[in-house]
Amino acid sequence: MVVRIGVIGAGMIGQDHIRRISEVLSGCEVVAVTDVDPAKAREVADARPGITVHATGDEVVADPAVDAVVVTSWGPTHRQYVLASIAAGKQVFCEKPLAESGQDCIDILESEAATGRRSVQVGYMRRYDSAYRALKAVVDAGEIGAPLMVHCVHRNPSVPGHYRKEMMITDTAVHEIDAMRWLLGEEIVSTQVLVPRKNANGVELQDPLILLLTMESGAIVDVEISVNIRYGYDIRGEVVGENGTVSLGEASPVTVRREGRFSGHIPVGWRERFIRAYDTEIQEWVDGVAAGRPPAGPSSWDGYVAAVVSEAGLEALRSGARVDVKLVDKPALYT
Ligand code: NAI
Ligand code: ISE
Repeated sequence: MVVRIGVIGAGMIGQDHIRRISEVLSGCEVVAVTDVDPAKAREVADARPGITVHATGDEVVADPAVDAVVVTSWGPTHRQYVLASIAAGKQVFCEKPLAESGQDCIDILESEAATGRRSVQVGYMRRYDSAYRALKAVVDAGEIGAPLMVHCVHRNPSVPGHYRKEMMITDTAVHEIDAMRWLLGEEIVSTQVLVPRKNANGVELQDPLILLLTMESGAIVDVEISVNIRYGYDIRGEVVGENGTVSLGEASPVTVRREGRFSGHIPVGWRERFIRAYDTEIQEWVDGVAAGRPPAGPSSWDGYVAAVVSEAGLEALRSGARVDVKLVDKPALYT
C-alpha cells in the first residue's frame, strides 16, 4: 500500500517533509497540501505533479484521497488539525508542539482515548537520531552506572522573525524536555530557569537561558538554550553517571589537521543536523500507517507532558522560582 499523505503547512519543515516523502522515503506520496499563504501551497503543487491544493487544513483532513495527515503549520494551529484527524479516523503526524497548552493537549488525549486506539504521533525526532540512540544504549546498559546529571547544549545560529521570547522554551528547549524523559525513562518533577548576561545578537529575546530540569530520581539536567549564536547549529549532550560519562559525538564527519590547526564542520541548522533522524521518523510512521498499526513514536501523552513542562518552565522564567510539574494521571492507552 502506498500511503497517501495530506500536508497542512508548507513552510520550512513542511516543505522538507514533502521533499523526503516524495524523494527519499518509500511507500508514501504527498497528494494534498494547504497553507494560509496560498502561493506557498501552489508552489509546492506546481513543483510536483499529483498534489491537490486545498483552501484549508480541514479540507485536507476531509479529502477522501488522503489516508494520513502531516501537520507542519504554526504551533497554535496544531490542536485543531489533530482533533479533526482523530475525528476523521486518520492517523496524524504532528510536528512539535502537539498544542499550545497542557489543557489543549488534554482535549487531544481525551478525544484519542475515546476512539480506544492511538492515532497521533508528535515530531520529537531526536528519539530517531543515531547519536541519541547510541547515547541511550550506553545509559540503558548500565555502563556508566546510574545517571546523576545531564549537560545539554542547544544552540541555533539565528531564529526566524516570528520567534517570540517564550519559544526559547516552548519551541527550542522542548526538544530536550522530550529527549531527557525518553533518555532517562522518567518524568520531570520541577523546572528552574537561570538568566545569564544577554546576547546582543538577539535584542528582543532573553537569550541565552539555562533551563534546569529535576527528574523523579533526583538527577538534574541543565540545558543551555542559545538562539542567536551565529557560528552554527550545535547540539550537545553529556550524561554523567556514577562510574563514567557518555556524550554525543561531534556532528562533523571528518576532522582536518593542517598547518598547526585542526577543524571540522558544524551543521548550519536543524535540517542538516537531524536529516537522517527525520527520514527514519517519518519512514517508521508511514510503515505503521501502511500496516494499520497505531503509531509507536512519541505519543499525545508525550506531547502533553512536553506542554506541561514547558508551561512550568515559562512560569519559572517569569518568577525566578523553582516550579513543580503537575501531570494528570496517565490514561491507560499510553501505558
Ligand atoms: P514556518 O513558518 O516556516 O512554516 C509554517 C507554515 O505554516 C507557514 O508557511 C504558514 O503560512 C503555514 N500556516 C500557518 N498556519 C496555518 C494554517 N492554519 N493552515 C495552513 N497553513 C498554516 O515554520 P516551520 O519552521 O516550518 O515550523 C512549523 C512547525 O514545525 C512548528 O510547530 C515548529 O515548531 C515545527 N518544527 C519542528 C522542527 C523539528 O526539529 N522537529 C523543526 C522546525 C519546525
Ligand atoms: C525549531 O522549531 C526546531 O524544532 C529545531 O529543532 C530547534 O533547534 C529550533 O530551535 C526550533 O526553533
